[in-house]
Amino acid sequence: MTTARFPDGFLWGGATAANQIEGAYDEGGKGLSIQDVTPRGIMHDRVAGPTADNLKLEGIDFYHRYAEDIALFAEMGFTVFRFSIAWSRIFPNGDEETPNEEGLAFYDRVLDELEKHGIEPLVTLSHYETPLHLAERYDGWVNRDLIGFYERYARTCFERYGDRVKYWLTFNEINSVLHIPFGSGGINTPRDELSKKDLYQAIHHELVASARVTRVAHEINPDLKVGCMVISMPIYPLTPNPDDVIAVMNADHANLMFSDVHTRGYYPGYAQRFFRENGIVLDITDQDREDLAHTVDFVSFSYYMSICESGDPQVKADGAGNIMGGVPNPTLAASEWGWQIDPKGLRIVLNQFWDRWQKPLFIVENGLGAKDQLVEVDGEMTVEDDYRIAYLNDHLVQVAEAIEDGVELWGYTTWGPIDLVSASTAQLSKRYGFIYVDRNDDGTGSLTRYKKRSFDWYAEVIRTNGASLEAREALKV
Ligand code: BGP
Repeated sequence: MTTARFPDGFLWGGATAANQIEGAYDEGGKGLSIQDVTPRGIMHDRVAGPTADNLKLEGIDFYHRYAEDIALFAEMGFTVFRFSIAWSRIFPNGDEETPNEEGLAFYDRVLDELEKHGIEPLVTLSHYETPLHLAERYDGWVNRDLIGFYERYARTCFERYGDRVKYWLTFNEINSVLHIPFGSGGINTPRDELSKKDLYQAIHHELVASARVTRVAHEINPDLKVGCMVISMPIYPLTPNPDDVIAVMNADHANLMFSDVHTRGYYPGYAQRFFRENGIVLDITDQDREDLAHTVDFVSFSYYMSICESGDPQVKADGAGNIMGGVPNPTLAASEWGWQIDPKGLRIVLNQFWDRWQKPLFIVENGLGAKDQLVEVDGEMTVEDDYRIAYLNDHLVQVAEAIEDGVELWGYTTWGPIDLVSASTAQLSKRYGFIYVDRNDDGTGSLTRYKKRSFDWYAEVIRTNGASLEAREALKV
């Protein structure tokens, strides 16, 4: 047993995204989003229109089964549930003047269900699901008009749900646009044709939009808490060579610029240098500067892995690292999808973020994507997912250490508390859930839900506010 101490009122739960669970891609007046044309996942090229092999079109049918699923979350004792609103349910094309009432009503019903079970909603406004029309007609966030469309959408949500939803996130993993311009920023220009100038102009528009709607939320209701959401990624030097440490510093700057701007309200000096040296002259208006000054209430982030960096171009080239680049860490094991498992990295990143910004933090994604085997035990179908329990246990032990270190942390939501469609690969076999969903990569399956062994384990963690976690040495290679 550990002495893990989580503060009273610590929020425990799980996180999802509309496009990975809802399905019903063309029901209720919904327009198409960029997810409806990326059947192989957001790391891969788009296709012309929706195709039958795209698992996201049906998802796990949360659109029709939300009440049953939320009841299962309540059974685990969730006190928070993170989900996203599909922008294209509210504004099907993204640039309309008035919202789609049927879309708004769907999220009313989801909120009713959460309220019934006393679960606090945590809502992402944009989770990799830009309306397709905005990508095709405007080239997504490259175009300044997106700021206005997004503001209208966010305002609609704050006005409609602001008295029931306190916690809001503006853009999921906003720093991912560096790697996936279409999936993250709705930028239709193919990646190899996109100039650095256009990419950073798009980033600038997103940062301004995020800050502007933070102000709007506070104007509508000063009690609302608005956070940014970034991919966290502790980066270690591959060796003690100072060149490797400089490589780490540069990689950190590229990632942390997004939350630096969100928390400080302006571009830091290292970003100005990067723009200067790359001939990037951004179009920044006085209004933009004023908007950016509206900083976030908290910083939220996903955590799955750490990476190493090297200053040696040869090592970097050879070292096919994790999905987000970098060089593999020779001391760490990896998941079946090659994501390196590093519980202590979570403590490191919590301290780094807290020391850097002194803003409350929220871990809004963490978990293990793994292939599960459905088996029968005592007449019940289940999954004996001890590997998932070990992963989550070891990460949470490090979270407790960070809290001990003095980090202010509001809550923890595991990624995919119920199996869902993977963002990077669009597979269902990359499962994260405490709840198994009977659906296969070829689209077959009954969609029936089954509790895995981790279901009761997580319920116990929540019931004891972390006291049931076990301090033990994390997995070694
Ligand atoms: C994050 C995304 C999520 C989610 C998660 C796991 O990057 O915010 O949408 O899917 O990663 O990734 P994957 O689904 O690719 O395993």
